[in-house]
Amino acid sequence: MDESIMDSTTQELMARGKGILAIDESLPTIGKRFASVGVKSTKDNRRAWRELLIDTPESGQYISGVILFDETIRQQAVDGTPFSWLLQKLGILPGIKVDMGARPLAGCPGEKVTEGLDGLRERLQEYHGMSAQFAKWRAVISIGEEGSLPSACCLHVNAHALGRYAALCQEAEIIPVVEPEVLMEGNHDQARCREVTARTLQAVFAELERQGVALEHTVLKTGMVVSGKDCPEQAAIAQVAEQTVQCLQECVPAAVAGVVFLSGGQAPTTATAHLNAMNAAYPDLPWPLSFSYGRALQEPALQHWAGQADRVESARALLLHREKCNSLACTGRYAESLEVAS
Ligand code: 5MM
Repeated sequence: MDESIMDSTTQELMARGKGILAIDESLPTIGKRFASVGVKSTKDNRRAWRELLIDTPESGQYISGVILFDETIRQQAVDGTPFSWLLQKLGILPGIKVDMGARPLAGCPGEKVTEGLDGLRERLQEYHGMSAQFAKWRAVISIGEEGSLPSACCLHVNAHALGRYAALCQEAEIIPVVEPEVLMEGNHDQARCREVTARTLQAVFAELERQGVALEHTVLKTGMVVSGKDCPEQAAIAQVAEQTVQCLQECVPAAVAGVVFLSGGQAPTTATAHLNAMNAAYPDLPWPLSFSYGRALQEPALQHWAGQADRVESARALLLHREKCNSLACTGRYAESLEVAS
């Protein structure tokens, strides 16, 4: 492993005031997103939508990296420029989703394990050759009712796979983004989310340590400590900020290069407000706190675009606005009044 390359890529990815745009939806997920705005999920439509997201020149001020799906890293803009080259031209690091999705976990009803380790070493080499400088692997953890889930087995197998993935990435000089997502679905309260998030993070970091993963070249992508979507009492913004930061302080080693949040189904402005509250109230944490949102960055632009070619530029402006707001939230300088001006 060339330490200096890994150092500079990590620093670039976690540059202050910048975050990651996640556009690595697998075919079933992009199908759902497109269906919500009446667009058919064809290869051409996916290419057109992703060109809109990638070829937004001012994005480089706010975005350090973009996570691509396998199909997208092999595609080109209309002028023939490969998407990964286009990103580099804009000063943005190309990244790649390398997991093959979460599948039902045998023996653990209602739980999933993420697959994709077979052949991963070879795939990482291929992606490296296509300019990918960081990667992402997402594990999915569900919170069950009455303390039933997650099982110890589910946490263990997913943490183990994240460790294997991260070690293989570093061997290939690719920065691993390690994403154990605790789902927001359910009626659990915020305290239960904190408990499950803590157990998940502890299992993941124990496994990364066991497998010799260099934490200074690792980025954690995690959910915030929020109330379940169907919980009648929703935690306030300041409470989400406080509980999330305390949970991270308890479970995330200081050596980790950075923490980026997923949005998990939060409304775009709420995801921004939460990130802002954390950075405003806790400016001196051992790691930068930033974003790696999918839906919370894309949604307004997707709703507006809805497949119409004459709306590409106005949709780009909406994307850029969310990128800018979240960039400000990385240093606690976001204000709700910015939304009115959009
Ligand atoms: C962009 O969506 C990513 C890929 O999801 P699938 O494998 O389910 O298709 C996803 O991993 C995403 O990066 C994270 O969930 C964060 O996105 P959100 O929308 O939660 O911010």
